[in-house]
Amino acid sequence: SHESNNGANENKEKAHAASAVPRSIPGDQRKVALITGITGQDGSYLTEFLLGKGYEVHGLIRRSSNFNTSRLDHLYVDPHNAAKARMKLHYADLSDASSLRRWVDALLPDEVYNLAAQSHVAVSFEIPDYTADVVATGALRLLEAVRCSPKAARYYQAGSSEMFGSTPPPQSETSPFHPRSPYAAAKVAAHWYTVNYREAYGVFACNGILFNHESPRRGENFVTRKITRAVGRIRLGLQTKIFLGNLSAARDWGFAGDYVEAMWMMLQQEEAGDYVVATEESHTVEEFLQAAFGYVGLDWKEHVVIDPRYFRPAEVDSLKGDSSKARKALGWKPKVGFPELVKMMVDQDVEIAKREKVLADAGYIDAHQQP
Ligand code: NDP
Ligand code: GDR
Repeated sequence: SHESNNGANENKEKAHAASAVPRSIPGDQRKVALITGITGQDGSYLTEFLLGKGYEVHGLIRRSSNFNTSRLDHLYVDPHNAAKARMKLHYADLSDASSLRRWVDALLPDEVYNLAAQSHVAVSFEIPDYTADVVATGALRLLEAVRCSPKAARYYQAGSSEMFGSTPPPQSETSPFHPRSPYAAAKVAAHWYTVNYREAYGVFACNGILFNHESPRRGENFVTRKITRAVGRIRLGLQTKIFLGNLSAARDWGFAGDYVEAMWMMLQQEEAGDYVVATEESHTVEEFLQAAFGYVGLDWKEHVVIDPRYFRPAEVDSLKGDSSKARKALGWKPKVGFPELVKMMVDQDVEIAKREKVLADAGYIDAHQQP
Protein backbone atom coordinates (compact mmCIF):
# COMPACT_ATOMS: atom_id res chain seq x y z
CA SER A 1 0.00 0.00 0.00
CA HIS A 2 1.16 3.58 -0.55
CA GLU A 3 -0.54 4.61 2.70
CA SER A 4 1.77 5.31 5.61
CA ASN A 5 1.81 3.27 8.78
CA ASN A 6 2.12 5.35 11.91
CA GLY A 7 3.54 2.69 14.21
CA ALA A 8 6.29 1.80 11.77
CA ASN A 9 7.02 5.47 11.21
CA GLU A 10 7.65 6.08 14.88
CA ASN A 11 10.25 3.31 14.91
CA LYS A 12 11.73 4.75 11.75
CA GLU A 13 12.18 8.14 13.36
CA LYS A 14 14.20 6.57 16.19
CA ALA A 15 16.05 4.54 13.61
CA HIS A 16 17.22 7.56 11.67
CA ALA A 17 18.89 8.87 14.80
CA ALA A 18 20.51 5.52 15.55
CA SER A 19 21.67 5.06 11.99
CA ALA A 20 24.47 7.60 12.37
CA VAL A 21 26.69 4.56 12.89
CA PRO A 22 28.17 3.61 9.51
CA ARG A 23 28.34 0.03 8.18
CA SER A 24 26.42 -2.48 10.27
CA ILE A 25 29.01 -5.15 10.89
CA PRO A 26 32.72 -4.22 11.16
CA GLY A 27 34.88 -6.09 8.69
CA ASP A 28 31.85 -6.89 6.53
CA GLN A 29 32.93 -7.62 2.96
CA ARG A 30 29.58 -6.82 1.34
CA LYS A 31 29.56 -4.17 -1.36
CA VAL A 32 28.22 -0.84 -0.16
CA ALA A 33 25.95 1.37 -2.27
CA LEU A 34 24.96 4.95 -1.45
CA ILE A 35 21.74 6.17 -3.09
CA THR A 36 20.43 9.73 -3.20
CA GLY A 37 16.70 9.96 -3.98
CA ILE A 38 16.19 6.56 -2.32
CA THR A 39 12.62 7.49 -1.31
CA GLY A 40 11.60 8.08 -4.95
CA GLN A 41 10.21 5.64 -7.50
CA ASP A 42 13.59 4.54 -8.86
CA GLY A 43 15.28 4.59 -5.45
CA SER A 44 12.89 1.98 -4.09
CA TYR A 45 13.33 -0.37 -7.08
CA LEU A 46 17.12 0.08 -7.07
CA THR A 47 17.24 -0.67 -3.34
CA GLU A 48 15.28 -3.89 -3.83
CA PHE A 49 17.56 -4.87 -6.70
CA LEU A 50 20.81 -4.18 -4.81
CA LEU A 51 19.61 -5.90 -1.62
CA GLY A 52 18.85 -8.91 -3.85
CA LYS A 53 22.47 -8.79 -5.04
CA GLY A 54 23.71 -8.85 -1.43
CA TYR A 55 24.65 -5.18 -1.13
CA GLU A 56 24.47 -3.06 1.98
CA VAL A 57 22.40 -0.07 0.90
CA HIS A 58 22.62 3.40 2.42
CA GLY A 59 20.12 6.03 1.38
CA LEU A 60 20.17 9.77 1.86
CA ILE A 61 16.77 11.20 2.70
CA ARG A 62 15.74 14.79 3.21
CA ARG A 63 13.81 16.15 6.11
CA SER A 64 10.10 16.56 5.44
CA SER A 65 7.18 17.48 7.68
CA ASN A 66 5.47 14.31 6.43
CA PHE A 67 7.13 10.90 6.38
CA ASN A 68 8.55 10.45 2.89
CA THR A 69 9.63 6.80 3.17
CA SER A 70 6.39 5.01 2.21
CA ARG A 71 7.97 3.46 -0.92
CA LEU A 72 10.57 1.78 1.33
CA ASP A 73 8.29 0.52 4.12
CA HIS A 74 8.31 -3.07 2.81
CA LEU A 75 12.15 -3.12 2.86
CA TYR A 76 12.57 -1.56 6.25
CA VAL A 77 14.19 -3.46 9.13
CA ASP A 78 14.90 -1.63 12.39
CA PRO A 79 18.68 -0.88 12.36
CA HIS A 80 18.92 -1.96 16.00
CA ASN A 81 18.61 -5.41 14.45
CA ALA A 82 22.15 -5.10 13.05
CA ALA A 83 22.32 -8.63 11.68
CA LYS A 84 19.28 -8.19 9.44
CA ALA A 85 19.14 -4.49 8.55
CA ARG A 86 20.95 -4.02 5.26
CA MET A 87 19.25 -0.75 4.30
CA LYS A 88 20.12 2.36 6.33
CA LEU A 89 18.71 5.85 5.94
CA HIS A 90 20.54 9.07 6.77
CA TYR A 91 19.55 12.72 6.60
CA ALA A 92 21.23 14.82 3.91
CA ASP A 93 20.23 17.15 1.10
CA LEU A 94 21.57 17.74 -2.39
CA SER A 95 21.63 21.46 -1.54
CA ASP A 96 23.96 20.81 1.42
CA ALA A 97 27.48 19.94 0.25
CA SER A 98 28.77 19.24 3.74
CA SER A 99 26.13 16.58 4.36
CA LEU A 100 27.08 14.80 1.12
CA ARG A 101 30.81 14.97 1.89
CA ARG A 102 30.26 13.65 5.40
CA TRP A 103 28.27 10.59 4.34
CA VAL A 104 30.54 9.71 1.44
CA ASP A 105 33.56 9.93 3.76
CA ALA A 106 31.89 8.00 6.59
CA LEU A 107 30.44 5.18 4.49
CA LEU A 108 33.19 4.81 1.85
CA PRO A 109 30.72 3.34 -0.66
CA ASP A 110 31.78 1.20 -3.62
CA GLU A 111 28.99 2.69 -5.76
CA VAL A 112 27.12 6.01 -5.57
CA TYR A 113 23.80 6.42 -7.40
CA ASN A 114 22.66 10.02 -7.78
CA LEU A 115 18.89 9.72 -8.26
CA ALA A 116 17.78 12.76 -6.22
CA ALA A 117 16.09 15.54 -8.16
CA GLN A 118 13.24 18.00 -8.35
CA SER A 119 12.06 15.69 -11.11
CA HIS A 120 8.81 17.30 -12.30
CA VAL A 121 9.26 19.10 -15.62
CA ALA A 122 6.22 21.41 -15.30
CA VAL A 123 7.12 22.31 -11.70
CA SER A 124 10.64 23.28 -12.84
CA PHE A 125 9.12 26.27 -14.66
CA GLU A 126 7.66 27.41 -11.32
CA ILE A 127 10.84 26.89 -9.25
CA PRO A 128 13.69 27.12 -11.80
CA ASP A 129 16.38 28.36 -9.41
CA TYR A 130 15.74 25.60 -6.85
CA THR A 131 15.55 22.99 -9.64
CA ALA A 132 18.96 24.07 -10.99
CA ASP A 133 20.44 24.05 -7.48
CA VAL A 134 19.35 20.49 -6.72
CA VAL A 135 19.58 18.91 -10.18
CA ALA A 136 22.73 20.57 -11.59
CA THR A 137 24.74 21.91 -8.65
CA GLY A 138 23.57 19.03 -6.48
CA ALA A 139 25.20 16.57 -8.89
CA LEU A 140 28.37 18.68 -8.87
CA ARG A 141 28.46 18.67 -5.05
CA LEU A 142 28.14 14.89 -4.97
CA LEU A 143 30.78 14.40 -7.70
CA GLU A 144 33.12 16.61 -5.70
CA ALA A 145 32.47 14.51 -2.58
CA VAL A 146 33.22 11.34 -4.55
CA ARG A 147 36.39 12.82 -6.09
CA CYS A 148 37.75 13.89 -2.70
CA SER A 149 36.89 10.63 -0.92
CA PRO A 150 39.80 8.30 -0.02
CA LYS A 151 37.92 5.46 -1.73
CA ALA A 152 37.39 5.54 -5.51
CA ALA A 153 33.63 5.03 -5.67
CA ARG A 154 31.87 4.44 -8.98
CA TYR A 155 29.27 7.12 -9.74
CA TYR A 156 25.94 6.90 -11.57
CA GLN A 157 24.19 10.06 -12.77
CA ALA A 158 20.43 9.90 -13.48
CA GLY A 159 20.28 11.59 -16.86
CA SER A 160 17.08 12.01 -18.83
CA SER A 161 15.64 11.84 -22.33
CA GLU A 162 14.31 15.35 -21.57
CA MET A 163 17.86 16.53 -22.39
CA PHE A 164 17.11 15.79 -26.08
CA GLY A 165 14.06 18.05 -25.92
CA SER A 166 13.24 19.19 -29.45
CA THR A 167 15.80 16.95 -31.18
CA PRO A 168 13.70 14.63 -33.39
CA PRO A 169 13.53 10.87 -32.68
CA PRO A 170 15.09 8.37 -32.58
CA GLN A 171 17.48 9.80 -29.95
CA SER A 172 20.79 8.07 -29.15
CA GLU A 173 24.01 8.93 -27.26
CA THR A 174 25.18 10.92 -30.30
CA SER A 175 22.01 13.02 -30.72
CA PRO A 176 22.38 16.69 -29.76
CA PHE A 177 20.83 18.00 -26.55
CA HIS A 178 18.23 20.75 -26.90
CA PRO A 179 16.59 21.09 -23.48
CA ARG A 180 13.09 22.61 -23.29
CA SER A 181 12.68 23.26 -19.54
CA PRO A 182 14.73 24.44 -16.56
CA TYR A 183 14.71 20.80 -15.42
CA ALA A 184 16.12 19.56 -18.72
CA ALA A 185 18.76 22.31 -18.90
CA ALA A 186 19.87 21.43 -15.35
CA LYS A 187 20.10 17.73 -16.30
CA VAL A 188 22.30 18.71 -19.29
CA ALA A 189 24.64 20.55 -16.90
CA ALA A 190 24.74 17.52 -14.59
CA HIS A 191 25.50 15.32 -17.62
CA TRP A 192 28.53 17.43 -18.56
CA TYR A 193 29.76 17.71 -14.96
CA THR A 194 29.75 13.92 -14.90
CA VAL A 195 31.65 13.65 -18.20
CA ASN A 196 34.12 16.28 -16.96
CA TYR A 197 34.85 14.48 -13.68
CA ARG A 198 35.52 11.33 -15.69
CA GLU A 199 37.88 13.12 -18.11
CA ALA A 200 39.55 15.49 -15.65
CA TYR A 201 39.97 13.26 -12.59
CA GLY A 202 39.44 9.73 -13.87
CA VAL A 203 36.35 9.22 -11.72
CA PHE A 204 34.46 6.10 -12.85
CA ALA A 205 31.35 8.15 -13.63
CA CYS A 206 28.49 7.09 -15.93
CA ASN A 207 25.49 8.95 -17.34
CA GLY A 208 22.38 6.86 -17.81
CA ILE A 209 20.19 8.69 -20.31
CA LEU A 210 16.92 7.07 -19.32
CA PHE A 211 13.69 7.53 -21.22
CA ASN A 212 10.43 7.76 -19.23
CA HIS A 213 9.87 4.82 -16.93
CA GLU A 214 6.78 4.23 -14.86
CA SER A 215 5.41 1.77 -12.32
CA PRO A 216 2.71 1.39 -9.69
CA ARG A 217 5.06 3.52 -7.50
CA ARG A 218 5.18 6.44 -9.94
CA GLY A 219 4.46 9.84 -8.37
CA GLU A 220 0.78 10.69 -8.74
CA ASN A 221 1.32 13.92 -10.67
CA PHE A 222 3.14 12.35 -13.60
CA VAL A 223 0.75 11.74 -16.47
CA THR A 224 0.69 7.92 -16.49
CA ARG A 225 -0.02 7.53 -12.78
CA LYS A 226 -2.41 10.48 -12.79
CA ILE A 227 -4.38 8.61 -15.46
CA THR A 228 -4.30 5.17 -13.80
CA ARG A 229 -5.30 6.62 -10.41
CA ALA A 230 -8.25 8.32 -12.09
CA VAL A 231 -9.19 5.11 -13.95
CA GLY A 232 -9.37 3.23 -10.63
CA ARG A 233 -11.46 5.93 -8.96
CA ILE A 234 -13.78 6.43 -11.94
CA ARG A 235 -14.27 2.65 -12.20
CA LEU A 236 -15.32 2.57 -8.51
CA GLY A 237 -17.56 5.62 -8.83
CA LEU A 238 -15.37 7.87 -6.66
CA GLN A 239 -14.88 10.52 -9.36
CA THR A 240 -16.12 11.20 -12.89
CA LYS A 241 -13.58 13.49 -14.57
CA ILE A 242 -9.85 13.90 -15.04
CA PHE A 243 -8.23 17.21 -16.09
CA LEU A 244 -5.24 16.91 -18.40
CA GLY A 245 -3.06 19.06 -20.68
CA ASN A 246 -1.41 18.10 -23.99
CA LEU A 247 -2.59 14.67 -25.15
CA SER A 248 -0.53 14.55 -28.36
CA ALA A 249 2.93 14.35 -26.75
CA ALA A 250 4.65 11.03 -27.48
CA ARG A 251 6.85 9.24 -24.95
CA ASP A 252 8.93 6.06 -24.87
CA TRP A 253 7.48 4.52 -21.68
CA GLY A 254 9.18 1.58 -19.96
CA PHE A 255 8.96 -0.12 -16.55
CA ALA A 256 11.10 1.35 -13.72
CA GLY A 257 11.98 -2.12 -12.40
CA ASP A 258 13.73 -2.92 -15.68
CA TYR A 259 15.55 0.41 -15.82
CA VAL A 260 17.28 0.26 -12.42
CA GLU A 261 19.01 -2.92 -13.59
CA ALA A 262 20.63 -0.94 -16.42
CA MET A 263 21.96 1.59 -13.87
CA TRP A 264 23.74 -1.16 -11.98
CA MET A 265 25.05 -2.80 -15.18
CA MET A 266 26.72 0.47 -16.23
CA LEU A 267 28.77 0.48 -13.03
CA GLN A 268 29.92 -3.14 -13.52
CA GLN A 269 31.67 -2.46 -16.86
CA GLU A 270 35.43 -2.22 -17.29
CA GLU A 271 35.18 1.38 -18.44
CA ALA A 272 32.82 4.17 -17.56
CA GLY A 273 30.50 5.45 -20.29
CA ASP A 274 27.15 7.00 -21.14
CA TYR A 275 24.15 4.93 -22.23
CA VAL A 276 20.64 5.54 -23.56
CA VAL A 277 18.07 3.23 -21.93
CA ALA A 278 14.71 2.94 -23.70
CA THR A 279 12.08 0.51 -24.98
CA GLU A 280 12.40 1.96 -28.54
CA GLU A 281 8.60 2.14 -28.73
CA SER A 282 6.66 5.39 -28.53
CA HIS A 283 3.04 6.17 -27.60
CA THR A 284 1.06 9.38 -27.23
CA VAL A 285 -0.68 10.40 -24.02
CA GLU A 286 -3.93 9.75 -25.89
CA GLU A 287 -2.83 6.16 -26.59
CA PHE A 288 -2.05 5.71 -22.91
CA LEU A 289 -5.57 6.96 -22.08
CA GLN A 290 -7.08 4.55 -24.60
CA ALA A 291 -5.15 1.60 -23.15
CA ALA A 292 -5.81 2.42 -19.47
CA PHE A 293 -9.53 3.29 -19.72
CA GLY A 294 -10.10 0.54 -22.31
CA TYR A 295 -8.59 -2.09 -20.00
CA VAL A 296 -11.45 -1.62 -17.50
CA GLY A 297 -14.12 -1.14 -20.18
CA LEU A 298 -14.38 2.66 -20.03
CA ASP A 299 -14.31 5.27 -22.82
CA TRP A 300 -11.69 7.94 -21.96
CA LYS A 301 -13.50 10.55 -24.08
CA GLU A 302 -16.39 10.58 -21.60
CA HIS A 303 -14.09 11.50 -18.69
CA VAL A 304 -11.17 13.62 -19.91
CA VAL A 305 -11.38 17.42 -19.75
CA ILE A 306 -8.58 19.54 -21.21
CA ASP A 307 -7.32 22.16 -18.75
CA PRO A 308 -4.78 24.60 -20.27
CA ARG A 309 -3.13 25.00 -16.86
CA TYR A 310 -1.35 21.71 -17.61
CA PHE A 311 0.14 23.00 -20.89
CA ARG A 312 3.84 23.75 -20.54
CA PRO A 313 5.58 26.99 -21.66
CA ALA A 314 7.68 24.80 -23.98
CA GLU A 315 6.82 21.17 -24.73
CA VAL A 316 8.83 18.10 -25.69
CA ASP A 317 6.75 16.65 -28.52
CA SER A 318 8.27 13.30 -29.36
CA LEU A 319 10.70 10.96 -27.62
CA LYS A 320 11.72 7.52 -28.86
CA GLY A 321 15.06 6.10 -27.81
CA ASP A 322 17.70 4.19 -29.72
CA SER A 323 19.23 2.02 -26.98
CA SER A 324 21.36 -0.21 -29.22
CA LYS A 325 24.55 0.69 -27.32
CA ALA A 326 23.11 -0.45 -23.96
CA ARG A 327 21.65 -3.59 -25.54
CA LYS A 328 24.97 -4.53 -27.11
CA ALA A 329 27.49 -3.41 -24.49
CA LEU A 330 25.48 -4.15 -21.32
CA GLY A 331 23.30 -6.98 -22.61
CA TRP A 332 20.30 -5.05 -21.25
CA LYS A 333 16.79 -5.23 -22.63
CA PRO A 334 13.39 -4.36 -21.20
CA LYS A 335 11.18 -7.22 -19.96
CA VAL A 336 7.87 -5.34 -19.52
CA GLY A 337 6.10 -3.98 -22.61
CA PHE A 338 3.57 -1.14 -22.92
CA PRO A 339 0.32 -3.15 -22.47
CA GLU A 340 1.75 -5.03 -19.44
CA LEU A 341 2.90 -1.76 -17.89
CA VAL A 342 -0.55 -0.19 -18.27
CA LYS A 343 -2.22 -3.29 -16.80
CA MET A 344 0.18 -3.44 -13.85
CA MET A 345 -0.56 0.19 -12.97
CA VAL A 346 -4.33 0.03 -13.49
CA ASP A 347 -4.65 -3.25 -11.54
CA GLN A 348 -2.97 -1.69 -8.51
CA ASP A 349 -4.93 1.56 -8.75
CA VAL A 350 -8.26 -0.28 -8.96
CA GLU A 351 -7.26 -2.05 -5.72
CA ILE A 352 -6.38 1.27 -4.06
CA ALA A 353 -9.73 2.71 -5.20
CA LYS A 354 -11.55 -0.29 -3.71
CA ARG A 355 -9.99 0.45 -0.32
CA GLU A 356 -10.83 4.14 -0.68
CA LYS A 357 -14.41 3.19 -1.42
CA VAL A 358 -14.68 1.11 1.76
CA LEU A 359 -13.43 4.08 3.79
CA ALA A 360 -15.68 6.52 1.93
CA ASP A 361 -18.77 4.33 2.38
CA ALA A 362 -18.05 4.10 6.11
CA GLY A 363 -17.74 7.89 6.30
CA TYR A 364 -14.03 7.90 7.17
CA ILE A 365 -12.87 9.87 4.11
CA ASP A 366 -14.52 12.37 1.79
CA ALA A 367 -14.95 10.60 -1.53
CA HIS A 368 -15.91 13.79 -3.33
CA GLN A 369 -12.64 15.68 -2.96
CA GLN A 370 -12.22 15.20 -6.69
CA PRO A 371 -14.86 15.89 -9.34
P1 NDP B 1 11.07 10.87 -7.94
O1 NDP B 1 10.56 12.26 -8.11
O2 NDP B 1 10.11 9.76 -7.69
O3 NDP B 1 12.16 10.86 -6.76
C1 NDP B 1 13.05 11.93 -6.57
C2 NDP B 1 13.86 11.68 -5.31
O4 NDP B 1 14.74 12.80 -5.08
C3 NDP B 1 13.01 11.55 -4.04
O5 NDP B 1 13.61 10.59 -3.21
C4 NDP B 1 13.11 12.93 -3.43
O6 NDP B 1 12.87 12.95 -2.04
C5 NDP B 1 14.57 13.24 -3.73
N1 NDP B 1 14.91 14.65 -3.61
C6 NDP B 1 14.27 15.71 -4.17
N2 NDP B 1 14.88 16.85 -3.83
C7 NDP B 1 15.93 16.52 -3.03
C8 NDP B 1 16.92 17.26 -2.35
N3 NDP B 1 16.97 18.59 -2.41
N4 NDP B 1 17.84 16.59 -1.63
C9 NDP B 1 17.79 15.24 -1.54
N5 NDP B 1 16.87 14.49 -2.15
C10 NDP B 1 15.96 15.12 -2.90
O7 NDP B 1 11.95 10.55 -9.25
P2 NDP B 1 12.19 9.14 -10.00
O8 NDP B 1 12.46 8.09 -9.02
O9 NDP B 1 11.13 8.97 -11.02
O10 NDP B 1 13.53 9.48 -10.81
C11 NDP B 1 14.83 9.27 -10.25
C12 NDP B 1 15.84 10.15 -10.98
O11 NDP B 1 15.86 9.83 -12.36
C13 NDP B 1 15.55 11.66 -10.91
O12 NDP B 1 16.80 12.31 -10.90
C14 NDP B 1 14.85 11.94 -12.22
O13 NDP B 1 15.02 13.29 -12.59
C15 NDP B 1 15.57 10.98 -13.14
N6 NDP B 1 14.82 10.49 -14.28
C16 NDP B 1 13.59 9.91 -14.11
C17 NDP B 1 12.94 9.35 -15.18
C18 NDP B 1 11.60 8.71 -15.03
O14 NDP B 1 10.93 8.52 -16.05
N7 NDP B 1 11.16 8.36 -13.83
C19 NDP B 1 13.55 9.36 -16.53
C20 NDP B 1 14.85 9.96 -16.58
C21 NDP B 1 15.45 10.50 -15.49
P3 NDP B 1 11.35 13.04 -1.44
O15 NDP B 1 10.81 11.64 -1.47
O16 NDP B 1 11.59 13.57 -0.08
O17 NDP B 1 10.58 13.96 -2.34
P1 GDR C 1 7.77 14.06 -18.46
O1 GDR C 1 6.59 13.29 -17.69
O2 GDR C 1 7.54 15.52 -18.54
O3 GDR C 1 7.98 13.32 -19.75
O4 GDR C 1 9.00 13.85 -17.46
P2 GDR C 1 5.07 13.68 -17.38
O5 GDR C 1 4.39 12.40 -17.09
O6 GDR C 1 4.98 14.77 -16.37
O7 GDR C 1 4.54 14.27 -18.79
C1 GDR C 1 4.49 13.49 -19.96
C2 GDR C 1 3.69 14.21 -21.03
O8 GDR C 1 2.31 14.25 -20.63
C3 GDR C 1 1.80 15.55 -20.87
N1 GDR C 1 0.65 15.81 -20.00
C4 GDR C 1 0.66 15.90 -18.66
N2 GDR C 1 1.67 15.74 -17.77
C5 GDR C 1 1.37 15.85 -16.45
N3 GDR C 1 2.34 15.66 -15.54
N4 GDR C 1 0.10 16.15 -16.01
C6 GDR C 1 -0.93 16.32 -16.87
O9 GDR C 1 -2.05 16.59 -16.47
C7 GDR C 1 -0.64 16.18 -18.27
N5 GDR C 1 -1.40 16.27 -19.39
C8 GDR C 1 -0.62 16.04 -20.42
C9 GDR C 1 2.99 16.46 -20.61
O10 GDR C 1 2.78 17.75 -21.20
C10 GDR C 1 4.12 15.66 -21.26
O11 GDR C 1 4.19 15.92 -22.62
C11 GDR C 1 9.23 12.59 -16.83
C12 GDR C 1 9.87 12.87 -15.46
O12 GDR C 1 9.96 11.65 -14.76
C13 GDR C 1 11.26 13.44 -15.63
O13 GDR C 1 11.90 13.52 -14.36
C14 GDR C 1 12.07 12.53 -16.54
O14 GDR C 1 13.35 13.07 -16.75
C15 GDR C 1 11.35 12.34 -17.87
O15 GDR C 1 10.07 11.79 -17.61
C16 GDR C 1 12.10 11.40 -18.79
